[in-house]
Amino acid sequence: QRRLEKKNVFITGASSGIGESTAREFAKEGSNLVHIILTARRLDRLDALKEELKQTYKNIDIHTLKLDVRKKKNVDDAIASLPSSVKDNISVLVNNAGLVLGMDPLLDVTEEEYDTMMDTNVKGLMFVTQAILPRMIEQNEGHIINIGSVAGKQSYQNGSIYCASKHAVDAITRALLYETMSTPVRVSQICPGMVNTEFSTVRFHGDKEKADSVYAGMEPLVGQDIAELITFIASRPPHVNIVDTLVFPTAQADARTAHRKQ
Ligand code: NDP
Ligand code: 8X3
Repeated sequence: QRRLEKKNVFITGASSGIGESTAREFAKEGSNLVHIILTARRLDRLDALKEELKQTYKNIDIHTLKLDVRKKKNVDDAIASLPSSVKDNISVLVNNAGLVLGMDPLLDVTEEEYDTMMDTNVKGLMFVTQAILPRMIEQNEGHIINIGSVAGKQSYQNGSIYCASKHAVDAITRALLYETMSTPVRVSQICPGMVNTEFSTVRFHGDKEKADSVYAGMEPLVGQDIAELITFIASRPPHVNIVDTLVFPTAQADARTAHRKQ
């Protein structure tokens, strides 16, 4: 995958799940030459991942950045704090930070849950894109990979606001295609189905048993499955843009239908 060499890759939500696996995949694919910027709120986890990757890939250049994507000023200040050799040369942005809170009818969704989901999944994605896309246009190179969801294609019962937020990611991805088509910048979206990460534990406010029951009797995707797709999409030749992909475990048929062994 020599196309990924010397690329600077900026990943949001790299402290867990899909984002963490994505960092590992880029480190592997970049064969020591890729520069990776790991961002999330939990800096201790990012630092531990950085140490681990540096042990395995000796010459790798990894930056960790404490970043809460929900506030534009945080995003702008955090990116401004990076060395200019890093922030001015970001080739790949993986807009992955996101979450769901609860699984409740719309009538029971709290204002706080609404704000957290929308601020993270929609506004956060917008703020990070606003900070990085102009630099990509200026350098005549860049690829934004948004992590959407099957929930951005299909709404399901008790998922109204999360589904709304992921439909927004779908809409933003489509709009950006028009806004970047006269530039070399590519915009892609990956829409996973069930991926066994900390996603369900966060959804159910730390109830691990409830989270595990989501994946009972079937084999879900894991973060690496999505990470491999991300590095594949990012390593196509510059004239090829894989715009959208819907990825399910083999035992899943739609957002809420999966075959479970008895
Ligand atoms: P995880 O909970 O394992 O990871 C979520 C990541 O998002 C963490 O690194 C977390 O880091 C980060 N994050 C959450 N809030 C913020 C914030 N305010 N600012 C910055 N980072 C934040 O879940 P996944 O890996 O599964 O989720 C990654 C993406 O994949 C999300 O967008 C999710 O919607 C999407 N997705 C997940 C699916 C699944 O079944 N797991 C299916 C379809 C899509 P920290 O808490 O340290 O800030
Ligand atoms: C995450 C998968 O099914 O909870 O986007 O919407 S689901």
